[in-house]
Amino acid sequence: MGGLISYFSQLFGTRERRILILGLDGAGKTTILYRLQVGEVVTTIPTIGFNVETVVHKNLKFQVWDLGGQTSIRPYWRCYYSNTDAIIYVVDSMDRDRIGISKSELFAMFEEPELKKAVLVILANKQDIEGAMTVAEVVNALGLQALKDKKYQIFKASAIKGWGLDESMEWLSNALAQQK
Ligand SMILES: Nc1nc2c(ncn2[C@@H]2O[C@H](COP(=O)(O)OP(=O)(O)OP(=O)(O)O)[C@@H](O)[C@H]2O)c(=O)[nH]1
Ligand SMILES: [Mg+2]
Repeated sequence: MGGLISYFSQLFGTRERRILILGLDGAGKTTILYRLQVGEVVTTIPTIGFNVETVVHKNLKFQVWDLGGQTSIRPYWRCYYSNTDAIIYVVDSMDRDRIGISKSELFAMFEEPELKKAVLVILANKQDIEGAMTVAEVVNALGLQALKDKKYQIFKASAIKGWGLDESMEWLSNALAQQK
């Protein structure tokens, strides 16, 4: 009986899922983490190292790691890849100059065998700013059409306004439930 209960609880998601929030510096990762956790906009400073918090969405518990995105810190992302269930990849939709770098980092990530099975959510963040790239522009600039074998979804988001976060967590929860 106990075995059965634990089987079902795993199936329906009481196992804590490991999620990494990645993306270039200034994309809004830390703002998103705390918006997800406490539902508020916090004042951030650039992350050197990481923040880790437990986020509960419906009956799913996520251990969410937010890593610093500065150029010198990005090589350390790979130290966190093992056992990762999902990646939330945050893009600053105002940062046209560096969208190419963001694309390279995204594709480099999925070269890593440890992340082959990880589900991918892309947040086109900062949509509250006038002149931000649209989701279609971000899809093109990141070359997402090339991500053929990957389970992913992109959302229009604003960490400041709270746009897109519920929808993306909902999609992620469903995607992870199916993955088991
Ligand atoms: N207008 C607007 N500003 C945002 C949004 N999300 C984050 N910001 C701002 O962008 C700046 C950087 O946000 P952070 O969350 O610290 O960025 P980060 O990705 O954690 O950066 P690193 O820790 O350096 O990797 C802060 O001033 C945030 O308030 C958004 O959706 N809209
Ligand atoms: Mg940060």
